[in-house]
Amino acid sequence: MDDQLAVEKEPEAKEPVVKKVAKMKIKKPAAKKEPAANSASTVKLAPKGDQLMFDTDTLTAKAGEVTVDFTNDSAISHDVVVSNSSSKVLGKTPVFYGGTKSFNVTLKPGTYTYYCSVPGHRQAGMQGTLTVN
Ligand SMILES: [Cu+2]
Repeated sequence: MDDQLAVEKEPEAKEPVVKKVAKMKIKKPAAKKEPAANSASTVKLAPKGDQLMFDTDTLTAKAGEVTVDFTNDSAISHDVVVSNSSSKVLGKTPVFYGGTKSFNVTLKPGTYTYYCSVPGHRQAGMQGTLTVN
C-alpha cells in the first residue's frame, strides 16, 4: 500500500515545437555557370616592363559589367582606354604610374579595343583587342 502517494504533477506536455532550422546556404564552387547578365568579370593589364606595350594584346571578358584593372609599376605614365568598334571611348583610367587604377564598363558581346592614349604610345604598339562573349 502506498498511502503517501506523492503525486508529482508533471508539467503539461506541450505540443512539440519543431524548430525549423534554416539551412545555411553554402556557396558552391565556381563550377556553376551563371547567366551572363549577372556575371562580372575582371581583366588585368600592365605595361610590358618599360616598353610602350601592354603585357598582352588580347583580353577576353564575359558580357556584363567588366572591371579593368591596370597596374602600372613602370617608370612611364600610361592609361588604359577601352573603346568600341566605332572608336567611342567607353571607359578609361587616368594617366598615371605607380599602383593600380580600375574602371568598370558594361559591355555587350563584341570586339573592343584597348589602348594607351599617351601621345605616341598607341602608335608604338600599346594597344590590344578585348573580346567580350
Ligand atoms: Cu602609355
